[in-house]
Amino acid sequence: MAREKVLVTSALPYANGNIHLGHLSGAYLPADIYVRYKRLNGDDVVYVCGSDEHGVPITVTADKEKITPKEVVDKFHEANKKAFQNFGMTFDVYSRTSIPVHHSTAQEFFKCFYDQGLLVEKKSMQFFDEKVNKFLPDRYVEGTCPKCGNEEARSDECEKCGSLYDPTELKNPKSKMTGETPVWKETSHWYFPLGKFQERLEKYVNEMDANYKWKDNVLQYCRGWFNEVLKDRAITRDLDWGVKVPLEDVQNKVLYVWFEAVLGYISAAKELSELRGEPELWKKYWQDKYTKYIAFIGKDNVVFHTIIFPAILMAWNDANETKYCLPQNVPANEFLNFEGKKFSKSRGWGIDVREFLELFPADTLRYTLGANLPEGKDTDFFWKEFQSRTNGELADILGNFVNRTFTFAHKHFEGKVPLRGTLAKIDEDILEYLKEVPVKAAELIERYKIKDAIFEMMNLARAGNKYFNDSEPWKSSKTNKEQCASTINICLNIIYTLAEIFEPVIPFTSAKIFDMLNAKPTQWLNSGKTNLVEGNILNEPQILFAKLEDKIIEEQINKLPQVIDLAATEAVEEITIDEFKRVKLKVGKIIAAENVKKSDRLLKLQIDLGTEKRQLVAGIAKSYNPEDLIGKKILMVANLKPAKLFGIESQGMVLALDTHEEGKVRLIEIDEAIELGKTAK
Ligand code: B3M
Ligand code: ZN
Repeated sequence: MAREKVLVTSALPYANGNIHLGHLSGAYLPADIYVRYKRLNGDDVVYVCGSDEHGVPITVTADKEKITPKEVVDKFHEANKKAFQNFGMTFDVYSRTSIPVHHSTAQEFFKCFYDQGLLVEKKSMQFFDEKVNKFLPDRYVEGTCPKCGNEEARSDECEKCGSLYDPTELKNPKSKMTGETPVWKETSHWYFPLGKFQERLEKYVNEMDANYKWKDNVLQYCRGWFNEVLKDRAITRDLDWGVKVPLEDVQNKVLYVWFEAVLGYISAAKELSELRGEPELWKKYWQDKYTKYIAFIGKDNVVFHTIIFPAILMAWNDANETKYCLPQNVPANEFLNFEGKKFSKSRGWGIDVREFLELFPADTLRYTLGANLPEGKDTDFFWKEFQSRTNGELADILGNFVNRTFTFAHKHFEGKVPLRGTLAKIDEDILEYLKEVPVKAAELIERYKIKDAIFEMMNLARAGNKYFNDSEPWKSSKTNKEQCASTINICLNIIYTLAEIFEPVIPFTSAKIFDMLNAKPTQWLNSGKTNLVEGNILNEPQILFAKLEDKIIEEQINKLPQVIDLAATEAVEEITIDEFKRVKLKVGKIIAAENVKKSDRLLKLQIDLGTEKRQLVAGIAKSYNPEDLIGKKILMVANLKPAKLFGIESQGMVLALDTHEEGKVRLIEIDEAIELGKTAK
């Protein structure tokens, strides 16, 4: 097969928080597996990513933490870069949008559109917070979604139902800076006329799908968009943090973060060129019509990559000699949830990559996430599943096969690859299967069915174990040494192929296996063949995967907060009245409260129920000071099985409601006149 020139990008994560497992499953792990596979395949690949450092998400974090936006992005850029590295991501460059070459690139696009007269300048009314004398863009305003009634909708976008609307349609708006109801004030902005590109965009999506088969979920999002008339989109904002609008008489305006962030893929490639000392390198990928450009993202970013970014590139290409390539495929993933709920940093729900890798090896995480990627629908990370995949698959199947084969070769064949003699049917069969697996896995990866590819890989290890068992080398070593040698030779060649095809998924383990085999990786195309040199001296086997004990996993599960998340229970199945009656809700009074050491979320509470006292650990430290709680009458679940949190026993649970403020809850307070110990009916 001819070598392909491949440009791969993963969504640029905002540098305002740590990367968590959900991010990895969405846009990073699948891309890295794809890229590693392509490289093994001999394709010419460039893989770029970097931090998205502008926009309201960054300034909101800065305001919250009372530091500057620059301090926010500096901190998280470095932290995320490191976390990705430890996870084994192989970006060719991990760039950032605050670098000069990005600012100039984004400004160049804006100027090009402006000079052509493509942009429409419009005066509009914008939310304005009179208390702080500032315009309030995007996420600084929250209200009720005009389409679905979600009360935490953003000013122009609802995360719950996915609709985009004009901020004037938002109901009951509130400023996130001050909580005040904002006023409307006139401002002027430049708009990108998306509608002008509608027909071409539809044609582009249809053509790409026809030639390269786009994922159904992605097509659905696109078609949803095309069902409506695409409107002009404002590409400037009244903010001071970001890429300045490159017009002389304009101050205090920056380019809209989504307009410039997608161009970050281009500036990242430019930075790579600089780093490699090859100024033309980026053009070789970005400006070659034969480039296969694949953009990996999560489902919340689809419109920006299948409609807005392509439109920006089309507009550039219309006006310039140099032409950029458009995404050939956008294999967006759905979301990964954590133990049944959405990841939420403020609620302490989930785990970030840095924390995870302090406790467990990267490959166990890569494998677990990879085997359960949200390719077609949302999936979950469960600690128990992590344990069973690590123990039952990585250790018991792959690790065991490698270990028993090596141990046998060292014991019976002086630690060398034994000679293969005449083959029996069982040998022929497994060799045939061995050849098929890399071909099948490659086909699946090319179609972004990475989860299925991983399943095929582990099946090869399964088949290896079965072949070992059925061949009974421990018997043939006494009765037929030649046959025994063939068996072990074949097992070692299976291991060689496993090391090759598993490299994109569990690269650290693959490297260990190559080291044990004392052999080098070959190209994908050669894997599945029996390449090991007979007589080759093997190294000592190492244990590839340590088993995870129940204790370690339970510790992680017990760390999770135990606050009732009423929002998450909205859609659960119905229960009978009898089932509900089993829950004993009682009125209690908080008589003591203190912070739990080493936790910024938990408080230890002493509750008086009238006839008895209880100790609770509640995840409300972000919402209440301990001293303000004393004397409050609350409602608690009195018959919840006791649990330990941070080593402290919790004998029940207080009831609290979600508030509009991220991460904050409000206790359900009970009227002073109600007696302690009363049960709810
Ligand atoms: N930073 C949104 C996100 O992290 C945004 C992606 C930009 S891709 C150019 O989900
Ligand atoms: Zn909605």
